[in-house]
Amino acid sequence: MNNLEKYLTLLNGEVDGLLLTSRYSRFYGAQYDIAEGVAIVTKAGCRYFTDSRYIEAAQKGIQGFQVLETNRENPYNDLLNRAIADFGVTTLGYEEGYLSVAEFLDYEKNLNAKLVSLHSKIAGFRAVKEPWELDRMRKAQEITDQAFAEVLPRIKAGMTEKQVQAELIYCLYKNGGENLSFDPIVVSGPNTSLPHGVAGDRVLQEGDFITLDFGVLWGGYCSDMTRTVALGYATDEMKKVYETVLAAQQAGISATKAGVLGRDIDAAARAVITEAGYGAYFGHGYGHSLGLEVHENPNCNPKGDVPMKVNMVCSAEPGIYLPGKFGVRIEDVVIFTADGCEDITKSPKNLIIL
Ligand SMILES: [Mn+2]
Repeated sequence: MNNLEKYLTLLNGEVDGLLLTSRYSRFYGAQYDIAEGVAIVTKAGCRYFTDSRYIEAAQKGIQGFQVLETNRENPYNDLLNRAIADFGVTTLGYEEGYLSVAEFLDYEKNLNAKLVSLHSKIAGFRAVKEPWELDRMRKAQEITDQAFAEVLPRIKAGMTEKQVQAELIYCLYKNGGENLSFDPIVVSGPNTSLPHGVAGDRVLQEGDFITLDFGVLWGGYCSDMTRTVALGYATDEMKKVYETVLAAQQAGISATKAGVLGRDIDAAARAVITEAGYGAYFGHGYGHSLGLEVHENPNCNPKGDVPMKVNMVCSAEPGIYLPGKFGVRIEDVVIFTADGCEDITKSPKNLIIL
């Protein structure tokens, strides 16, 4: 079943059309990325609307939809209402998770169909990846691993976090990244206790931990990885915390296979950190799904009550963060298989001392 056919399975009585407004669902349904547009999916036909900036690319690249141009004479709502009339639509499932209140109110007032919130079902198809999607994620991760290898020799005492961030971004693009999955996190020394700290003007010095959390898009799909490295030397406490995080990640990965609940994978990793006495310093969840977005559902965190399925993708990223001292996070991305998982992050995980 292609992605558009998956969407069509939602048209079974509750709604007879889908209003695709987010870039993600339009990308997913059309298997082609257009920055701005709106699409409508019905059993009687599918139409994709975009403006003059994108129309040529859209008409060449989009499959399964009739592609029409919006302009001053043909605003989106008119085009949508024409499709609603042509295809006999009475109820439209929409993505409440991606619309602003203003956008929703505009659709609600102007479209000639009843709107039904359907975000989780529309987005839900993305959780289990097709083989071609997994290939793109492996490629995105390969670029990310290569960038990590290339940025390490560039990191020197005396540089600022921002300068390291700039080098990292350069390496990500140079190796084929099409975009950044998110602003890379580069934190050093005591800033490494901030799980999502922002790169700043702090100057790197010997004895620092440096945490790098970064990823790229390739073919529209995200990678995401984190490594913590030491500069010059690491104290015994730093080594102990590092080895604890690594053991926790390995415990999580060992517990990872289809059929397991996300919370049980989180618990396997968390137990290692708790046993070492650092349970209070691992605040976030063990992992999140990713794909077109860097954070997707389902999660492998203490609330994760969904049995994970073959070809779901999840990050494996335990951490320990000691306020005012330092923190460590190690993150890989794994693909669920029937009897385990494939770790697509290939960078080394032993403590690297630069
Ligand atoms: Mn992550």
